Amino acid sequence: MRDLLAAVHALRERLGEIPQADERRLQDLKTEILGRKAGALTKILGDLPKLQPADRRSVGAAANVLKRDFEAAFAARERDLARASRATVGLDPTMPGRPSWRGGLHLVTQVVAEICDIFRELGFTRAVGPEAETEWYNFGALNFPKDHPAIDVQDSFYLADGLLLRTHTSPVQVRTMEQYRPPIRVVSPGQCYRRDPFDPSHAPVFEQVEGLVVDEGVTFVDLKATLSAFARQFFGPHTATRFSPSYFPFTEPSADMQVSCSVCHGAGCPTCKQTGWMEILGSGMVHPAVLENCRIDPEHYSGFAFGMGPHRIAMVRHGIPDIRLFFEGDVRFLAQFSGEGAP
Ligand code: 2NM
Repeated sequence: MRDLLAAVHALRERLGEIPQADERRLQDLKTEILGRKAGALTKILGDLPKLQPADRRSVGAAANVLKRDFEAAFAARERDLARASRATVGLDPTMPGRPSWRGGLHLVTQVVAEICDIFRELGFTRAVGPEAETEWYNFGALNFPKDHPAIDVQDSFYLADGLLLRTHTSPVQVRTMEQYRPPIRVVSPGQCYRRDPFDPSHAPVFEQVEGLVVDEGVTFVDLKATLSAFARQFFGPHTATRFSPSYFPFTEPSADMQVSCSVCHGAGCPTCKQTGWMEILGSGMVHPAVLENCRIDPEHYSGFAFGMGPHRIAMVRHGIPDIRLFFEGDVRFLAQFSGEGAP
């Protein structure tokens, strides 16, 4: 009985800790003293039945008064803490939240979409096809000679069963010519693969957009007019174009197209290597052998085709010096083109 009374008095001393307690300490104190299992006061109350009835009454009365005092002290401290936290300097709950960064499309994705949109305005539809191709669709149908270096395992990624990762999207054009009769106007965007070193101007995986027009009476004039119109839409109305002779197995004649430098407008800069011109695509009149391979009569129909690399086009447009920047996923680089600002 003496022990329990002493315990009640000792516990009363601890009331003084409550007005100093922070939120965490307050929770701990509540558990220590009033906790349902191991609270010090709870234990005292639990031991009361062991006392003689007279002692039980006096110790019980003291313990119950102490319990009320603790409860009142805890409640008062909780009220004070709540009031203090509402008064925290500068907190204005009516302020709008900070916008979170939502990310955006990769620059190359945007450029591919923009190229396809321009050609859609010119009457082209979009075609896609498999990334794992047969040698026939990737090379044979496209008039590559059997000993062409691109066919070598050194230059292309071969898979099992004579398949390879397509090295361009031309197989999509071949499949389109097989499946549809002229007039044909399609663009084929997609990923391509070559065993190239990963250096400032090459990547082993890259995007390509190719285009194809086949109809009666299609000439090189249609090619020049279509591709020049594209260049002016993409780079701006004052963009000049020029064509120079080139070679591809699947076109004859073939031509590369250059545009006046969109960075320096012809004055000379590192992007155009001081020439004032930047090469942006290859093109040509579809080789009669390719039309024949697709069961289109070259005596009756003719066509032109072209291919461009959206990575290179994005580099040329923005003066980006190294293709590897597109693959590193560094948001400080990418956010410059996402229209969202940096995160
Ligand atoms: C290029 C350049 C020139 C091309 C040719 C064909 C097809 F299938 F019709 F023969 N598709 N794409 C072509 C022509 C691609 O890329 C630089």
